[in-house]
Amino acid sequence: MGVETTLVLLKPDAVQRRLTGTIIQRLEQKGLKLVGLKLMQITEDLAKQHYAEHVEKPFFPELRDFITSSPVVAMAWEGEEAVTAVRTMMGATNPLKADPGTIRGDLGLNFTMNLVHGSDSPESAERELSLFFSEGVISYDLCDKSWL
Ligand code: IDP
Ligand code: MG
Repeated sequence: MGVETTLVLLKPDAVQRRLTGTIIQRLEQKGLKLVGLKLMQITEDLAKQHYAEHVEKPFFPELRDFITSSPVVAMAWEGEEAVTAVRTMMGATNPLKADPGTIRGDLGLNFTMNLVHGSDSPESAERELSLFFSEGVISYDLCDKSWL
């Protein structure tokens, strides 16, 4: 419970389909706070580290080829129970099963090209954030201006 920071990736399909703004807007409107963001290409090595739990699964080659195929937007989002908040907003892994109102339910059709990644626990968030953002880069303090 309490305030958490979670990793969100806008996968290559979200970037290619020009949906980054739409998805970021949803997260902002929910009340989450953007504290880290970059456009980057995931290497094969990073894909293996990030998806370590899936490396032996039959779908991994397709997942790896997709996630490394073109740039992603990597972001850190902060807020009250941010891990659960983002997972709820993402919807089920398979967009065909994801509820309307969720990002995957509203915007996706394909199991691999399912638009977003969100950490599945605070422990995963800590591990994944450290893979994508160097120590000290996430800008918590810069995101709270008392005059706004
Ligand atoms: P999540 O993204 O909802 O956390 P995970 O089970 O962690 O789902 O799987 C990581 C990614 O691997 C999914 O987002 C999806 O793109 C892909 N994936 C997972 N299971 C399957 C499957 O059974 N077939 C094809 N792709 C899958
Ligand atoms: Mg997962």
